[in-house]
Amino acid sequence: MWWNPDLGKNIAFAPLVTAILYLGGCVNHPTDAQLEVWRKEAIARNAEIVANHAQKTQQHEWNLLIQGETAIGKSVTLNWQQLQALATDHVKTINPLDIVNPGEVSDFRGIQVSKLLQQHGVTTKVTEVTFVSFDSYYVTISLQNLLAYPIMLAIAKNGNSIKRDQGGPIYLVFPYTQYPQLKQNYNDSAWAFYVSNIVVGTEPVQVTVGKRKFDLASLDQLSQITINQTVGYRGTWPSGKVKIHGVRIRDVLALAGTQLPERGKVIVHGKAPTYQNDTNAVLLPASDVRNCDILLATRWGDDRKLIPARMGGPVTLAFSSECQAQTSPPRWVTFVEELIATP
Ligand SMILES: Nc1nc2c(c(=O)[nH]1)N[C@H]1C(S)=C(S)[C@@H](COP(=O)(O)O)O[C@H]1N2
Ligand SMILES: [Mo]
Repeated sequence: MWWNPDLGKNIAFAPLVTAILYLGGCVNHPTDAQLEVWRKEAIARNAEIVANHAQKTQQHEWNLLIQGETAIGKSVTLNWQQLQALATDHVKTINPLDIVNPGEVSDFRGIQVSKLLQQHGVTTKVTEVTFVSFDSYYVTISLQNLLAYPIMLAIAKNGNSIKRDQGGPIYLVFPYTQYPQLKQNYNDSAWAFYVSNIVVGTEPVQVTVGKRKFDLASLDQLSQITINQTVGYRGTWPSGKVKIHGVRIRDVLALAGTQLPERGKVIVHGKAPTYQNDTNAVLLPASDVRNCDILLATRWGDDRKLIPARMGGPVTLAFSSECQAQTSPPRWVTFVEELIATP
């Protein structure tokens, strides 16, 4: 078996179920390409779960970052003590992911997202907010719905802190019982576990390489590469081939004046804390970086749209097909923030 049987659960089948729901109940047979995407998703998901178990971040060390197009325009970190003080709202709702007591109504205590947004302010262009989890999972909710419904970042359930295996310490909760219509737009998969970051709108491009920081204009000075590829991101990308545009990692390193050691590696950090963990770090072998196209992608599609936070943007890691064979499993990092060349 290609997944760890102890952790297997129905990891391999979860994407299938989702896909069937999306097809509106009609029975379609997935193509081989689609099955391959789902298989890769399941492998990536398993790696994430293993990493979650390996990383024992204590609840009291847990921070929530609020970033992106807020009125103050810079990242704010709320520590556990601050979160506790803010968590005064209650939502009583069924929890679709509670397999122990299905259908039971729980009393969640937490912070209503609309209140957090009011505190930090959102700029006028913003239409959606993305929640990024420890394991790199992400969920996007329209601003309109966040303001209309008491959607909550819960830190306690029935008076107890939420255990890691139940989505804690911070669990995105939808008031399904009071507003069942929410299920239409936000199904079970929207209940994000272990939320670590809130991204209001989409952040500006900023990639740190050594002592340098690159914005979109500086990346745009490098030669632009387009690949047409089935993507390995989990979530809201189209299935099937997608055009992805960006710049080569090796060109970015050269621009930063960073020497890539002969047998070295390039570490890629995404926003999700899991990427900081040694056991789950994304390491690109120097040979791959040199010999095939691994991109920092900033645009997608025929019309070269900027990649929104809803799709893990503004910067994602993308692999051309030659690299995919070499970097296994390929790790399609979303919300890329930093490249580090190591010996
Ligand atoms: N952080 C995080 N939250 C997540 C997921 C995930 O992989 N990571 N999967 C989502 C999906 S697609 C579903 S269906 C449920 C899966 O819950 P389960 O793993 O308890 O079955 O959690 C949702 N929340
Ligand atoms: Mo799912």
